[in-house]
Amino acid sequence: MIKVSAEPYPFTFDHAHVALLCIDFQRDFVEPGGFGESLGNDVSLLRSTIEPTRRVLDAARRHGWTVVHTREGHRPDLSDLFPAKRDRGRPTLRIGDDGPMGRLLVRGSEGHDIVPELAPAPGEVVLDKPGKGSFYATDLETILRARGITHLVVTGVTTEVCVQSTVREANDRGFECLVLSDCTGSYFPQFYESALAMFKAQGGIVGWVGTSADLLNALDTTEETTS
Ligand code: TIU
Repeated sequence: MIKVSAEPYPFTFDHAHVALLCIDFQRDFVEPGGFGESLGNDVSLLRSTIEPTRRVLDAARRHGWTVVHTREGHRPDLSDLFPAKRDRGRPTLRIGDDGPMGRLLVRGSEGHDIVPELAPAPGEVVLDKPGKGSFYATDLETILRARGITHLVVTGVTTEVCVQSTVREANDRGFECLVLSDCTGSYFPQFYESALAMFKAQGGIVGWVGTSADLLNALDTTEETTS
């Protein structure tokens, strides 16, 4: 068993039953000219999440974990896009409109791609989702259950939107979630802090919060003591 120092208390799991979730590390959220910026956000606030997530991804690959990359986006004909989502916020550019990285949040466009640093490797699960939560209208639960996954290490953007929705969905389905604080980011520092505080409050009502260093230390320590 791996025991990671975390809040509100250590998170334990084994390699066979854990998956790494990389939520929506898409150019549309992290790079200028994408959907995130079209909503009026400073996307540079998310860049610091990439390096630590890269280290965690490397470790997950070394240990043979299931790795799941999610992408928020829509079919090119927008048949899976509710008007409520398209029109909310009355942005100047809407989902499906042409931007500098192609059509905003549309599958197949440049902006919809995962940033190159965190690009999926062959054999990893890439899951397209039309909503904020990764379980809504996807086969994620089936994929995880088929592999006997019970524990999720969660990274991604943004903390209080797609990450929070996903962790809450996962928690209600009985998955144990560790969110890595330096591997998630928000356009709103106060929402980032609040979302992480909410996860771990009340004895971990939604899950655990730790850091990439906590996780990597635990993996290194376990490797040393078992080799
Ligand atoms: N706007 C915002 O903060 N996030 C999203 O729209 N999607 C995700 O969080 N991926």
